[in-house]
Amino acid sequence: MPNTKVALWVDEMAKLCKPDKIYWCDGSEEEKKRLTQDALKTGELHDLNQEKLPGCYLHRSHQNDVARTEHLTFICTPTKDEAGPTNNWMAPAEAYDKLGKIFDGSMKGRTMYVIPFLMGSWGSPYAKIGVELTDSLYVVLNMRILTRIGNRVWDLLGDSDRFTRCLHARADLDLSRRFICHFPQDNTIWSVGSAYGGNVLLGKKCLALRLASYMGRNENWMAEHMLILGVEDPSGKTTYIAAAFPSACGKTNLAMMVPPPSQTGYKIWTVGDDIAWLHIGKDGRLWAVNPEAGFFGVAPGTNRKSNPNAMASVEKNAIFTNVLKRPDGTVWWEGMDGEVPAEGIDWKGEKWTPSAGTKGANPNSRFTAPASQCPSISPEWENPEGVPISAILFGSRRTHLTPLIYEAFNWQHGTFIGASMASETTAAAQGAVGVLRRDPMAMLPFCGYNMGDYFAHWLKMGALIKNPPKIFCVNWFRQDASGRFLWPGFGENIRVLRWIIERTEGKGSAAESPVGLLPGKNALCLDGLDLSAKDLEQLLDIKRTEWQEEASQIEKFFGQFGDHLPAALGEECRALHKRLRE
Ligand code: OXD
Ligand code: MN
Repeated sequence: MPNTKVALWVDEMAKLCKPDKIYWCDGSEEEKKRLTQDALKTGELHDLNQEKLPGCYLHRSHQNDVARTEHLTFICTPTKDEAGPTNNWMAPAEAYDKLGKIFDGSMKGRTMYVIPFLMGSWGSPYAKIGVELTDSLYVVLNMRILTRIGNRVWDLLGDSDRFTRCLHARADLDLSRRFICHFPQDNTIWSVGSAYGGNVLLGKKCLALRLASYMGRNENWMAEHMLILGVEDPSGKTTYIAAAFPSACGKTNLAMMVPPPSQTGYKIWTVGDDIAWLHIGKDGRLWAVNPEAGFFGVAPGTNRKSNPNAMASVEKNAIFTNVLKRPDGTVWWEGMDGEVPAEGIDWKGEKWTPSAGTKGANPNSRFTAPASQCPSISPEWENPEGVPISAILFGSRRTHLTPLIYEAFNWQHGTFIGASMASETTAAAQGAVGVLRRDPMAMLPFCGYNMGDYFAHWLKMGALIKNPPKIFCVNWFRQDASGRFLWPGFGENIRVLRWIIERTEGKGSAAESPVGLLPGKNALCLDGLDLSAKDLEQLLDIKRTEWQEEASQIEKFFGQFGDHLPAALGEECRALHKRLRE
């Protein structure tokens, strides 16, 4: 039973949104069946071939609502300074007032669903409770997959008011009346005018990253945009790695990677593919939990070669968003295995043929699937304490400059590498694709407070962790002058992970460079790989003049944080300049 604090808040929000009905989700299987039928009737879901894809459904979003809208996402702290220069800011009173007017009466004729949910596994001391109110069945059915929902959450909450208050209404999907507002001090999120995943599945980016990063800062833990994986070696030993990459840069593929046959005895275990909550364990190491229960993965490019485990995860009980529907009621997206279908219904709901000259699936089309269905899911993925992390990776999409792999000299240098990360933009957020932007720790769109203070928090955590993980930077996307990718990527990335693990064990040779430690001669296992010596040289090449320009750009980027920038990062930047000159 929900406590009186929940009941009072739901009552207050219902008075604002004025739904015809309020429905309290219990999380049961019977409820899932009933709400799925309701969604089929309202058109929020479309049926698929239930023999070939049991329990799977298709959703088509509005055409103006297919990606996160970062320019409409706000951090509403009492002062602008607390939100920092990289976040949009709105004063809390102004935001409540502005959005309140849009929420007012927005659910007339509709049902308000009350979803009690848990981020983190049952029984985990690190799990956090949220309650989302929404008028979207798509949200309810996705939240069922991505989080743990149901009456058990009320029992966990007891009579406490420590829950995140999440309010969502589709309203009229008008871009000029779309806002995603976060109130860290009130543990509250208000999202209106969108029905796209990252904007409305409020447990994910909004709670588990933006609000959680703020909580972590106050409570000495970290909420990061990181996958978590375990690498089992031929002796049966598993080493855990957390890795931050910007949206749509292959986190899901890396988290579920299948090593090639030449790498006998190595196996990847998936713990999480998008978000990690990191705490200091009793042993002085950093431990990671995945707060989510499912995957919200990018569909295009996913196939049996690039990610067989993701393909197996979506064979049943999945929701597909904005993909193409084939005549036989199965789904397709660009880059899927097999023949391109001769015809289908595209993501806009229109008849499509390959000659249409348009994409059948939206470039940011998605699948939502339960993590438990992933063949590589780790036996530890729901361990309430998490898994101990030996290495942290920062990765980005850079066609030039950044080598395939290098190691930070120490935690402070690693923090600098993360803070200065830049990547070419993707379709996961609205806006131009392929433009280089600084995306510190892949958290630029997800940090719930001033990023300068966030860097300071990283440095503070480094001092608190007795046995900190080693930090590395990877780039699978480097190209030669003709635009050819130099590294095969996907399963072959295990070769890079093997060197990383050796380094965490005090083994594996390394050679110093101005930017960090590169693999020593023959340190990367390249047996059975068709990679020329010239390609390898280019993959690990440090071009001093380009790096000098990079260091100046970083300095400029850091400048915007003013006195919020920790002095140590300024020092790291100067040290990089100096090493490049030597
Ligand atoms: C995501 C994103 O959906 O980062 O995970 O955009
Ligand atoms: Mn993400």
